Amino acid sequence: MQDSHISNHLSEPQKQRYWDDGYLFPIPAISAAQSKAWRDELEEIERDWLDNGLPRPLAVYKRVNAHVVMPIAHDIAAHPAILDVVEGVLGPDILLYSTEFLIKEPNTKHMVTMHQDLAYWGLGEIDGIVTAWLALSPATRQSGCMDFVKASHQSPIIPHEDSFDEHNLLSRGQEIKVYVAEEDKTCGALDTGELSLHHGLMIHGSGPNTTDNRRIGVVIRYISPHVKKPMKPVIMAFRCAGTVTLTISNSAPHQRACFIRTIS
Ligand SMILES: O=C(O)CCC(=O)C(=O)O
Repeated sequence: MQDSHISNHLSEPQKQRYWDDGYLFPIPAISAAQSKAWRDELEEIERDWLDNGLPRPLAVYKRVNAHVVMPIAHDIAAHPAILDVVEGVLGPDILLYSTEFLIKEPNTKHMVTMHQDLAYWGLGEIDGIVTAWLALSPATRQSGCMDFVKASHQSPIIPHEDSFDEHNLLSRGQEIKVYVAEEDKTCGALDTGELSLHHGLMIHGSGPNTTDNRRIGVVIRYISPHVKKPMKPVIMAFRCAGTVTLTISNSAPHQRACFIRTIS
């Protein structure tokens, strides 16, 4: 389901702020009605898919390539109001790399340690990837919104270590091996229907949800067709907008990403 779409392109000053700071927020993108409809649909899936014989638990699909399994995730990631925003960073040719629902239940200790996404994606230090984080419920300091370290995307990949903390929402509890002072964190609070963007080298994380409401984030990673992947395995990405030449190569030392399906 898509609501009416008014062009949502970033202004030149907004683009400049993204490249200067490494993040941009809040960006109003999705209407209250559409956000509620998506939240309702997600929560219906959470109720109805629990027991329907999926090969793996629903929680896995919510976190790993949700857009391949859950039509709602695809609908959100391909929504023109979000793609307009992403175009301001990547240009008109946009591939969808991954989608996940990152949910913190009320009054839980789940958090995300400070990290750089590109530290463990095997894509090198690139500009051609951007994360759009859509709030389907208020993301506040109290509910565990993201914290960003302004301009940290200008550093290279910094060493990380795995903490395997049971409360960490990252698979291995990846954490940057530098201390980040509280005063260096910018609180990326978002209202329902608002987006933030962040660069793949941005140092970011988030605290626990101490409120009585769910914190529901849809984390969508978009990639430019120009991105090359320096090592195996090949990645898969789906065309969302613009033109993409299909290039599949498993053997070249600097292979292009492997693009397998057209979304629109
Ligand atoms: O949702 C969160 O709290 C963290 C999300 C995150 O780490 C990311 O989008 O890369």
